[in-house]
Amino acid sequence: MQKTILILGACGQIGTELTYELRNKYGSETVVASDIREGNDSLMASGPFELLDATNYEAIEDVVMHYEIDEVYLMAAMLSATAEKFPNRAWNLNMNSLFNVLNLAKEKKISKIFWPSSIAVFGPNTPKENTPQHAIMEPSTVYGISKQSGERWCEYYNKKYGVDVRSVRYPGLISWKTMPGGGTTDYAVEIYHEALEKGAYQCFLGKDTKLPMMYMDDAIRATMELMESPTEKIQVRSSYNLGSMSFTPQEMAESIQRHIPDFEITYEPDFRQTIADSWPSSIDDSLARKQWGWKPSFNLDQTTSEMLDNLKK
Ligand code: AKB
Repeated sequence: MQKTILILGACGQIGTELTYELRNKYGSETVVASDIREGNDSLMASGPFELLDATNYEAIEDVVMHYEIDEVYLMAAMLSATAEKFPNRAWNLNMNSLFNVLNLAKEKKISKIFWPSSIAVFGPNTPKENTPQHAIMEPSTVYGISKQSGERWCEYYNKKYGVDVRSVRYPGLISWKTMPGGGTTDYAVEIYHEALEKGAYQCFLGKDTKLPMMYMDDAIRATMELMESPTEKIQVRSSYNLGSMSFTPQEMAESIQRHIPDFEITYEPDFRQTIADSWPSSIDDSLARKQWGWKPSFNLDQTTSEMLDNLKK
């Protein structure tokens, strides 16, 4: 029987591309997109859409019942930089939305959940290079605290109530279809837009700030492969480390200069530098590779080519 899917936060950076890919794979009518606001024209035209607040349990339950939803992808969240400005709102959105879907699964109204965690679960006391799956965490941002707590709740609901919840710790994500909003890794998308528009970019992180990053196509494929894996392979029910590439703003600028030789970058670090400094530089994702076959395919120069080609169009 065909499964039906609900995406909460479908109009954001990940949600938009996930909606397109899930619709490509399972058919437009079986994937219900939802968000608190409407998305771009092509997303709105691509299949069913509901205006939905992810913190409203009854509203989600109504949609789940109406469409007979099996799986929920919870992509609604407040990201790291914005969350530092609005800690209560961030906690409320990031935690209550998660409890809503976990409780729907506990009550057997849905059968599977995808929930994104982040490299932000790690903190200043975590080993920075090749950060292991299991390490000291101690996140120092509101967003990181919410993601780490979320991971604990996911594992708890799985062990205690048998909820089939799956998760990855996304690194910074680079995409051309939708802009990110409110993250610390957003520079890695803004830089391509400004390279094409102005030939220059002022970066809000310092030139040597190395962070784990991933091209969106890899992130969407990881998400879908994790969700399609047989249950017995998914042994981590908090969240999997997910790696691809790591680079600094300077290395990214050099990659762009191979296409736009006159591109100039300057550095003016702001409050986001402290957040970035508390995160890993690179990630050990060997458990994801071993247990469900994760393998990234885009490196920095391939990402740069894809980004510049598509944004030019
Ligand atoms: C952010 O910068 O807040 C996000 C993340 C790494 O989770 N992109």
